[in-house]
Order: sequence, then structure tokens, then C-alpha cells
Amino acid sequence: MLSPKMVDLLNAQVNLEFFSSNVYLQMGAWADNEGLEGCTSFLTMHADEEMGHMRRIWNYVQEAGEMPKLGTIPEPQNSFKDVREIFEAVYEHEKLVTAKIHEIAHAAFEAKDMATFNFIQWFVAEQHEEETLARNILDKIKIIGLDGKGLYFIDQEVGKFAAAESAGGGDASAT
Ligand code: OFO
Repeated sequence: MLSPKMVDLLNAQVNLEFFSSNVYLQMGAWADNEGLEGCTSFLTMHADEEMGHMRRIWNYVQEAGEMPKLGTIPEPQNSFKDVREIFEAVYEHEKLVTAKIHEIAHAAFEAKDMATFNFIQWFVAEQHEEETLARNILDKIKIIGLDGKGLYFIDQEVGKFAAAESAGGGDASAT
């Protein structure tokens, strides 16, 4: 059984995951417009994963006998200076999501809601992975740079991350 406070926290997370998906989908559209195939597939795949996260929480709330609720999802940013700005924004966004996930874990632990505490551990691990991935991409941008052929190589590298994630199964079909 979920407390009303926990339902509110989980519903807020449903909305944040939905927003995350829109953020990455929009970034993917920007990348596609710039002819950056690797970045497009990475960001679009990431958008699908976020929808998987949203559904995972949605289903958990439903299974607990409560009704998940959608709120207003803000409009995502649609114009960027360059790929560096995109991945800095990805990293900052993932740090925000991590903070929110940790808030849920903390509240569940404090309330001795061990079912939710156990459920949210998957997200704790996922956030660790996602922050690491965003940081790795930023490191590559720092090393390779975006000048001359740099942008081409960065796009190739980001495309490799997308291929590796896709080989790993992703999370779009989470139940
Ligand atoms: Fe990118 O993170 Fe969802 O949870």
C-alpha cells in the first residue's frame, strides 16, 4: 500500500520521466536537422528509454491499487548552440533526475515502505549508468573537440554508444 505522499512523489516522477523523454526527443530532432546521425539515434533511443521509465513507475502505482496521474508537461528546449550544449544539458538533466530518485528512495526508507524502496533501486542503478554515459560523452567532446572533423568523429562516437545501448536491450519495453 502506498501512502498519499508516496503516490504524489511517484506521480511527480512519472511526469519528470515524460518530460525527460520529450527533452531527448526534441534534442534528437535538432541533431537530425544538423545531419548528425549518431547523435540522432542516441538521443531518440534515450527518449524511448525515458518512456520505458515512465511506464515502469506508472505500472507500479497501478499495481499498488492507486491511479497514476499526468500533469502538465513543459515544452522542452528546441534550439541549441552545438552538440556540447546538448550533452551538458543531458548531464545536468540526469543529475536532476538522480536527485529526485534519491528523494523517493529516502522517503520510502523513512516511511518503512520497503516495497517502494526495493522498486526504486532499479532507478538508482540506472541513474548511475546514465550520468556516467553523459559524462563519458562530454569527456570525448573535450578530448576530440568540435572543430574541423571533430564534430564528425564525435557524431561517430555517440553513434557507437547508441549501438552499444541498443545491443544491451535498452529499456523501452519496461513493464
Ligand atoms: Fe534518464 O532517467 Fe529516467 O529515470
